[in-house]
Amino acid sequence: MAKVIQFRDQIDPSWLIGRGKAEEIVQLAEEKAADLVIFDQELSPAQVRNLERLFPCKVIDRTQLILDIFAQRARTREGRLQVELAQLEYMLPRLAGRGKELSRLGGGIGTRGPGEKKLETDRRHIQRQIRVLKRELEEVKKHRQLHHQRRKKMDLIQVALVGYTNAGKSTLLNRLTGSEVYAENQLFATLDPTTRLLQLPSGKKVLLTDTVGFIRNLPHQLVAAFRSTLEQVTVADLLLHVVDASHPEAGEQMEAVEKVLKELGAAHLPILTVYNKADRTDLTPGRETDETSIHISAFDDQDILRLKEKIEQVIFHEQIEGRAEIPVERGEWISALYRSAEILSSKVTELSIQIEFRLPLHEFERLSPELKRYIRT
Ligand SMILES: Nc1nc2c(ncn2[C@@H]2O[C@H](COP(=O)(O)OP(=O)(O)OP(=O)(O)O)[C@@H](O)[C@H]2O)c(=O)[nH]1
Ligand SMILES: [Mg+2]
Repeated sequence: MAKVIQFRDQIDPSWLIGRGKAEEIVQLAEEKAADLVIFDQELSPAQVRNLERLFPCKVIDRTQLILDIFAQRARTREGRLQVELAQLEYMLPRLAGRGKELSRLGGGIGTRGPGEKKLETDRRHIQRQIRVLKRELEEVKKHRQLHHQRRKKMDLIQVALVGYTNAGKSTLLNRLTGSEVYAENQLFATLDPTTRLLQLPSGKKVLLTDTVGFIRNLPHQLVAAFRSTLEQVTVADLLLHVVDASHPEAGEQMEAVEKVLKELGAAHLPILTVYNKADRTDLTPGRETDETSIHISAFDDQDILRLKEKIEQVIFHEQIEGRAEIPVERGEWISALYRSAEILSSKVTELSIQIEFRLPLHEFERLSPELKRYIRT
């Protein structure tokens, strides 16, 4: 394997990198008898075409690499549908070039080459497939919402594991719930949310959900395609943000995760930061400096127990503070808040009442969804 970096003020519209640099890489690829050249950037359809003509081997960009990995990893029906959709959407604008090349194979002046005709059929075929996939996804999504409503009826608190890819989320899901979920030292090991019952030290049960690993600059096709998978995160009552504390770029990875959470509209949810892989750092488990984080190694039984206790504490004992502005005609909401929360202050205006309150997370969870929409924590 070889790695080449070029610093440029401006990208070259036809090659991305400079022409000279491209030729340098061609030579290197020939020397190494490379099978594949990967650009850690998104390439335009024209750039891929130009580079492919120049290079002795296949050329792909970052998006295609991520799509390929995702395609290999997707396990549930929803995951597979989403990856397929993203792949087709990526392919569509990139069909054109090949068509032109094929059209040279036949057809005289003024006639449309078989390549071009094929191109159009291909394109229509793909567009049709995209529509079918989107419809199927809608169905799967409806199903998932039903599941979610059923869970809510079971009155279970939902906890979601989020974090940068390879942080240790799936390992933690296994270790916390004693189940076998695919975890491996590979990027994007998990593509589908997996939910398990987690029993806390007191015997209380909550639901724990694993999610897709977040990454910086997620290709836009995937942002759209995976939004619905990640939407699971927004219905959680508590997020466990798992961080690979031993990673040299842990800080940047945390920021990337926070950015995605904000985009998903999940930034307001209560978060417990889990600094993982303490066995590979000089973090001392048990010596946390703040209430909202914990240092652990997923491989340590003692740490797993401490994490369970911490989750229990956050959900059932720690109080969260919120503020709501409730229209005066919603008397039932006002009395619901007065019943379950400790009221810190209240101010009545002509049309609404502003209430600042404090209550444990598991009580908060019980408030009606309509009321919750008026609450900021
Ligand atoms: N040393 C050490 N390795 C860990 C720890 N926790 C997890 N790992 C390893 O880190 C790698 C990634 O773990 P996963 O659980 O697959 O990570 P993930 O966050 O689910 O990754 P994605 O599904 O790709 O988002 C695996 O090789 C784990 O064995 C830990 O506490 N210490
Ligand atoms: Mg995983």
